[in-house]
Parts: sequence; structure tokens; C-alpha cells
Amino acid sequence: MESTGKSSFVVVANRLPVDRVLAADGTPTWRRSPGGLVSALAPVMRKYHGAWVGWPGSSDDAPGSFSSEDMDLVAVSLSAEEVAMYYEGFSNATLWPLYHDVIVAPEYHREWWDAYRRVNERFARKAADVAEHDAIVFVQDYQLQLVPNMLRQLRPDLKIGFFLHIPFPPAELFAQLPWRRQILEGLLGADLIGFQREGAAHNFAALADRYTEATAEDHRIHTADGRSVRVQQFPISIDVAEITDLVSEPDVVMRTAHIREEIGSPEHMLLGVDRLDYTKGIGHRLKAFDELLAGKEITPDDAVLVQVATPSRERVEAYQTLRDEIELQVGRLNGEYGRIGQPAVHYLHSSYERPELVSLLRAADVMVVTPLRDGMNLVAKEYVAARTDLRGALVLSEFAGAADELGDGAFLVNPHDIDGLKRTLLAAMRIDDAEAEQRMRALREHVLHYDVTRWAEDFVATLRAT
Ligand code: ADQ
Repeated sequence: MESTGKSSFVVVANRLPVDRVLAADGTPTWRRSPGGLVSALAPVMRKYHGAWVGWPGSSDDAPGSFSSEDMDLVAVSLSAEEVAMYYEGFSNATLWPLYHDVIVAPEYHREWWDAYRRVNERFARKAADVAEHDAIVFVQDYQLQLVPNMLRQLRPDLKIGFFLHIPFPPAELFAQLPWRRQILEGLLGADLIGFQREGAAHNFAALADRYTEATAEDHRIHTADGRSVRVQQFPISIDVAEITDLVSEPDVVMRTAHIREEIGSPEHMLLGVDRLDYTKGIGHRLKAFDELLAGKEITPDDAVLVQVATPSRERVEAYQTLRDEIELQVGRLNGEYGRIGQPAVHYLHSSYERPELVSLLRAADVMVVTPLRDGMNLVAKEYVAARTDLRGALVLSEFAGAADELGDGAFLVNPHDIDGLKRTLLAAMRIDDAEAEQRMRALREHVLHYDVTRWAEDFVATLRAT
């Protein structure tokens, strides 16, 4: 359906919340993509007949503007070269590694920066076109950090919010960026800037104070043009109800039991579910598991690791190298400890529908979430939401944002400390039912209390009040 209306609530994100699918007769259509952010914003979108500005994900054949159930979708088109330079380049090979502790070296290329600026400008113009007078505009994530200020120049009447889904690095790392001042000034165009953790908000305020003309005072930043920008922590969460509903579906209950059988009914099933990304610490996890088997502290009969590694950013070189390394490690492990029909690690390089994912979460005794750095990590929260039976143990890296909230119930670990990781995995496997229940209750209290709808409501209410 065509739409050319204006909206009082506009979301701007790199991707539109729809996927292109082919109907039986081969004609392309668009289907709402699953995801917490879309579900969380859907009620606000419905209420204000919102618009979502984003890239449709392929370089061609998206209509300029179309309507789904509760929102207008406004497509920003990108050429193949722009995808390579703005998205794969500056966003995912410069900013992503820089913001994640430089786990791999960020690349600084001036032509990537030029493309990033150009594409951000295009997003800002589209948002300016569809926003009503005095509208609220909510900009998402590291791909669009210049949009707030560009939008403010075009439309000073708007209320602009920005949320960063990934960490914001400390000065020692951020200062490397040749365009650090421009990024900070870009973000300062917003009225409210949200971060996953308090530390990130603090890092940003200190850097804005140091490298721009603004001055920071606690959670407020005063800009040179006399505005006040609020910076604050808004830890993102998940759609708890979606998972609770799935858990009780008969198909999921049956599938959960089948998964345990299919992997040979071991005493313990350990599970990792991550995008195949170097920030997620998959290699460290495999090394710890390998050493536990080598030291005979566990055997392939009593412990099986299922590692889902979702295909991700496959055209970026660091991701190709990572895939080779991980698959080499898995191959070695299985060659050494596996038997016919009984690998030690079940490695799955694939995407799954939600019911299958929830069945895996229910089947696992130990959920292993050990990123080297992660903005939040939704999988940790999804595991907790799925454990309505109060069983299972969560091993969680202290470098995931989720550790701030889930520290009491989870087994916290420093994933760089392989001996510590081994000890923690063993402790989580050996936990008794009473302790597991006690820990899971503590975890569920946090996750159930603050779901993604609360997150969205909190952010929007705070933005309105600025
Ligand atoms: P991601 O780095 O993508 O997100 P995460 O928070 O774990 O990481 O979210 C991944 C989502 O994808 C989860 O909802 C998970 O269930 C789903 N998923 C993973 N593997 C899948 C598979 N094989 N098939 C289907 N679904 C799969 C970024 C930041 C995080 C931050 C989120 C939200 O890096 O730190 O928590 O944004 O702000």
C-alpha cells in the first residue's frame, strides 16, 4: 500500500523491520522481521501511526514508501558501493571493532568516512521529510551517529532521541578515531542519548567535554549553542511474553525432549547461541571446553556443547577469518573426542525460527554467554525468560551489559581467564536443584520486571520530558 503521510513518531534505523520473501509464485513480498525492537515499538507506532525509516536490506526493488499493519515504512536506498563502504566498511570494520575494545584492529579509511557521512545525510533528509511539526524522532545505533545533528539542522522543531545498542568506548580507545569530534557532535544533536550501561554514558560525557565545545555536568551536557542534552542508561530487554507463550506450546515441549535425545541424552547440555562475531568469545569457550575434555574433567558422554553460530557480516574479512578459526577448532575437537554419531560439539551455522530457538534454550542445562565485550546480550535474558521451570544455569561474561542486572543469579566469569572459565563451567554443571532454583528466581525477577516494552516506554517518556 502506498503512503505519503507525515508522522508524529519516527524511528530511524539502519534496517527496515521487514524482510523480503518470495511468494509461492515467485513474486517478492515483505514480511515483518522478528525482533524485540519492532515488537517494543509497535504499540507506540500504532498509537501515533508512526513511520520507520531504514534500508530494506537489498540494493534494489524496494518501493520508496509502503505501509505495514501499524506503521509506514520509508525506504532509504543504498548502492552496492555504499553498502560496502558505509555498512561493511565504516560501520562494521571501523566503528564495531573500535567500540568493542579493539578485539580486532579497526580500519580507518577516508573514503569509508565520506560514504558514512553521505548515507547519514540521506537518512536525516528522509526523516525530516516524513516527520510532522514537533514530532518525536528516535534514531538507532552506531550506523547513524551523525543523524541527530544533521536532523537538528534541517528541523530544529523536532524532539530527537538516540539509542546506542553497543558499548561506548573509553577515551583511550575512542581517541584513535580520526573523526572523533564529528561523531560526538553528531550525537549531541539529540535531546536524549541512551546507552546500555552507566559506564558508557559516562564515557560519552567525558569525551564530549574533552573534544567538543560542550561541557558535561553529570548526566547533562551543555552545548555551545545553548541546548541541554541528557545522557542516560536504558538497559534494553526482550519480549518476555513472546517467549513465555512459546515455552508452553506443545510443539516446543516435544521438540525440547527430542533435542536431548538427538544429542545422545547426555547428562549435561551446554548451549551457546551467538552471531558468528569475534566479540562473542566463541573461541575462548571452545578452548575451555576442549581443555575440560583433555583433562578428563568431563567426558563426551556426560557433557555435550551445542553451539549455534548465526551467519553474520559474511563479506567483512575479519568475519571470514573468524569463521575459519572457529570451524578449525570445532573440527579438531570433534576429531579428538567425537565418536560415530556422537560429536563433542554440535556446531550449527544457521538461522532458526523462534520456536526452535526456544526449544534449544529449554533443552540446555547450562547456557554459556561469554562475550569479550557486548552492549547487552539478549540471549542471556531470553534464556532466563524461557526457564519458567526454574531450572538451568547461566554462565555470563562480566563484559556483557547484561552482567549489571543479572550478576546475582548468574555465574559471572572473565572469559579471558580460561582456568576461571573451566572452573565456572564445572560449577554450573554441578549445581544442585535448590541452588539452581534460587539463582533462577533472582534472574527472573530482573528480566520479568523490566521487559522491552518498559524499556521503550521509559525512553520515550524521558525524551518527551526533556
Ligand atoms: P547482537 O550482537 O546481535 O545485538 P544479542 O543481543 O545477543 O546480540 O541479540 C541477538 C538476537 O538474535 C537474539 O534475540 C537471539 O535470540 C537472536 N538469534 C541469535 N542467533 C540466532 C539464530 N541462529 N537464529 C535466529 N535468531 C538468532 C546487538 C548488540 C547487543 C544488544 C542488542 C540489542 O551487540 O549487545 O543486546 O544489539 O540492543
